[in-house]
Amino acid sequence: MRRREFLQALGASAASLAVGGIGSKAVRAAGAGSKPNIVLILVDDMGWSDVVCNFDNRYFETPNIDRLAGEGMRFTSAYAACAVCSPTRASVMTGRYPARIGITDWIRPTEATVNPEGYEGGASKEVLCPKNYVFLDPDEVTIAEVLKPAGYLSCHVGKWHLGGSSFYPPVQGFDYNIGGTSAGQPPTYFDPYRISTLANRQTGEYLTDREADEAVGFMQNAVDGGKPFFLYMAHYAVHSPIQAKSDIIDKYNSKRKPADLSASAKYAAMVESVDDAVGTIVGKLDEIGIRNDTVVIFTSDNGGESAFTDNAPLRAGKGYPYEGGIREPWIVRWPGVVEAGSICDEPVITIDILPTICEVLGLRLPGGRVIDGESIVPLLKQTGSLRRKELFWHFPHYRYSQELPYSIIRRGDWKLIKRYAGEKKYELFNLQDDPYEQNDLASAIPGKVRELDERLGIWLRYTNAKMPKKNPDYTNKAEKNRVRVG
Ligand SMILES: [Ca+2]
Repeated sequence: MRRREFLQALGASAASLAVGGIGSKAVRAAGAGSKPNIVLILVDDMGWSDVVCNFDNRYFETPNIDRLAGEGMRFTSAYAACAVCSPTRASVMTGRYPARIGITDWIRPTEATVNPEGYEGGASKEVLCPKNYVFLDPDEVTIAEVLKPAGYLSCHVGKWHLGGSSFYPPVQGFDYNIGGTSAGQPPTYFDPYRISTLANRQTGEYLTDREADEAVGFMQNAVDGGKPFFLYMAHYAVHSPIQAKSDIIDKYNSKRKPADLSASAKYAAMVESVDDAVGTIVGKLDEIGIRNDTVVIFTSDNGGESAFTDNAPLRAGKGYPYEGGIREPWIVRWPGVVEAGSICDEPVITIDILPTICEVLGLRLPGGRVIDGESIVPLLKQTGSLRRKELFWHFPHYRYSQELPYSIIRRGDWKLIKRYAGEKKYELFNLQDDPYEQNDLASAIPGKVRELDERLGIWLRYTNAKMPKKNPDYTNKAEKNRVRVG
């Protein structure tokens, strides 16, 4: 495996370098600036069906996000690299799969400075689970670190969730950190915020508005200073606590809600505030005249939390291996390069963001490591498709009483979910025929299960993924018969 891994890694980086070179020429030929600004908006817990341009639930309103889609390319099969927060955030920053980084579950707030090894679990668990890493290793190379030598000013606004105070954004190349801490959610959405990296300003101010205000202030300063910039706008919303501005809640309370929609007026109001923030940030690009010199990427870190929103028609939500847990809104606006109103059905995933930014800027990928993602510039320019044939996910943990440890492979239209505990090990779906995963074909097509499981096994070894293992002390046989919610 070691030699094969080495060859694969070599192949990947050689190919990436070639693509980077071609990309930089192509960018200039397309007339874009050689150093376009990058605005990356990562909403927290926003599901694929939370935005109207993906799915109109006849209740939510997202006019600014919809307009952004109309001015750029909307991806219909875009994925987060994990169904929960921190692993996806690590993948966004590094272009690497969470399994390779060692962050495969959300990080519980801690000031620990050593990543734990070994296993955890008790007699009630059928398998012991590898301990999750608790911070993004400073040796990982982030987008901000890639951009720094090119003269970029980088700012993180909002939720970080990649480790304690020794591992905040400035350790990973960001010039500014406004609001990022070890926490996965704010204590409150209203000033006074009680966020150590965000000064209180005006009692009652709403956090999403404040984030947008900080973002436009940063962009103005960067432009005034003559610097290209990278804005990582990582909204705390629409994660719990579900708190919104009262006037917007009132609006949704007085609006007719479809009987089959489970989302609340408060949640709809949180979504609208995020949409307002998108309008503020995109509007600022127009105001300071940098719209055509700025690439805007919009996505989220995992599916909608089913307790608060309705991921229908997709199956299940945050934390689950079904599409509702991992399929995301994804929009890229790049004036002069991306055709306005275009739609792309090819699967893309959050590990692609770093390689894409590298190609847009004509920069080399971080050296000395495998970058799992692939630049989606050929899709953006509609000049070709991606080389990779498969996507993978690895969640070797129990998620409360909801879900068992699992991995996923998607190859073409086929999707295999493999669980490491419970009696049913495999679920097989054809996403072309069955996008809502209602028809499990695992027992009908065992050959396809074997084929995909073998590919998954190769990838797990290639990434050196930490695996669950049999628990010799397991006593609670009831768990085997547990009914899953998803
Ligand atoms: Ca999240």
